[in-house]
Amino acid sequence: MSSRIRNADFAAKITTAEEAAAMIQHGATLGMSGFTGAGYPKAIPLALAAKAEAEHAAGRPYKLRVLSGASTGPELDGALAKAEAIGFRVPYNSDATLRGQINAGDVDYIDMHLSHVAWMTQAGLYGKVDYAVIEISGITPDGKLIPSSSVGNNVAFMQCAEKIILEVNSWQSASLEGMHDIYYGTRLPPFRSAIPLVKPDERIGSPYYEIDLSKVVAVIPTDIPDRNAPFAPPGEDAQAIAGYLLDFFQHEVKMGRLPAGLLPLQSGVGNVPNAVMAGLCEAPFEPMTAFTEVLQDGMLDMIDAGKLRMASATAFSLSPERAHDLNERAHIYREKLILRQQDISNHPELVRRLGIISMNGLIEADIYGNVNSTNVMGSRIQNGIGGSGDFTRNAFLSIFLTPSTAKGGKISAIVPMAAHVDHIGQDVQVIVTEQGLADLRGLAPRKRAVEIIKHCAHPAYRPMLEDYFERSMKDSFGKNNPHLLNEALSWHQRFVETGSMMP
Ligand code: 0RQ
Repeated sequence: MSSRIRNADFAAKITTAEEAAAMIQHGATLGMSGFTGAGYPKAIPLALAAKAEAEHAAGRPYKLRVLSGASTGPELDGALAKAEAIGFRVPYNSDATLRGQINAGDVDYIDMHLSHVAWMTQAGLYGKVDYAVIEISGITPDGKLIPSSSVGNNVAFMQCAEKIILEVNSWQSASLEGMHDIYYGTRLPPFRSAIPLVKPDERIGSPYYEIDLSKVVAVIPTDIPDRNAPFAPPGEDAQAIAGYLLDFFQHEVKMGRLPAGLLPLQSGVGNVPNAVMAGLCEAPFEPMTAFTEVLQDGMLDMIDAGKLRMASATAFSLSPERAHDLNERAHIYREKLILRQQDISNHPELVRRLGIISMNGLIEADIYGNVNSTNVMGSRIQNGIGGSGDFTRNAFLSIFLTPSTAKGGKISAIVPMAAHVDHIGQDVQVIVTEQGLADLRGLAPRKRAVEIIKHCAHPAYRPMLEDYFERSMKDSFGKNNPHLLNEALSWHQRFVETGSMMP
């Protein structure tokens, strides 16, 4: 028995990834672990991709329906997409090949709130789940499963699946044991009850997954590393955005609307949120907490600096260097980090109760503060809404951070009308770009437009927005959210036709 598989009944099911893949038939629905580049199965998807290629070469169809936590890594979405083996995908993707297939109309993709996936799976809305394919970091002598670097939807997938395949990954730190908090109290209505968590650092469950051994059909030992993208050092724009935001937090503390340690932080992934974390490392706030979805490099830096007292999330999303570092020091971080399933990390009830400060990126915002997080030019999916909706709608303070332009200035991130809306204006309180910060709280739509154009728009686009807004106030059908319907999406149309929003 290996040091990671310490139970004889599970050890008796050890097999190869190829043998496990051989069981999985064309059309199967798989509930796979993984959230960002952490904790996803690696050996089985690679074997499935090889199988798909062989089947296609023999002239037979082979496509799978893939549910996961969020995005995954190159061995899962990347390899399966390259083998044209994904027909249906839920709920978030950031793999470029799969994105291309989705946008070509070749893959059915449901982009949805990450906290909804578990209960929708339990309610049977994706049909029967044939296999849960789950990475874990070990099996205890009494047959409990030690989760790995993400929890995601694993509880729901293992509960709902007919059969379970486990990848036991010894690359993951053995010291992850004890870091997780797996809650078994969720139910479908009408049997739901309050989730008994009132502080971000509370534990309400068990450190282990407990499953029905009879469902397990294969156990595959692996040692393949998680693969997250490296972070670029914060650029000038990101630093400017972080600067405005930190000043704003200090002002809110002074006004008595935020406590000296702020409120539990949620932060999206990417360059800008990482710059905010770097700023918070230097900022004069009392030790903070995080109740978020993913733990990035910046949050571990904040813990090291003594600025973050603890953090709760569903996954790590670390650069390769930081992932290595975590593996070395997981026994230390274990005291300060809690990984939960994503229907708890992102639960609207908890986000509202804890009074989260949410900080996420966007594709574009319109002059009234409606935010598009997902669809470029209204139709081409970038990634998905991810957890941004779970947090934004229910946050105490909801913030969006973005450079004011994209694609070298050819696109304005502030537009007359958003070509797709993920976050309605009512949910969006603050927008920050490298130009400044618009605090939209307590403002009616026309006043919001003035703030957004003045503080967030790029100077190259500001006069065009002012002109549109002024003419709208004169000629719009209604004057509460003034718009010129024949012009509202003309910037997007111009980009599609000419490659630039600039006339
Ligand atoms: O594309 O790489 O081809 O150049 O979008 O943009 O500026 O690198 O910023 O990585 O923070 O992503 C909204 C996509 C921003 C992200 C979004 C293009 C841009 C580039 C990436 P290229 P940047 P970021 C918790 C919260 C939804 C999910 C979420 C996101 C690429 O933040 O997916 O919030 N959010 N989850 O060029 C055309 C525009 C554009 C644009 C950016 N207006 N038009 N392209 N891009 N703005 C995390 C999870 O849920 C896991």
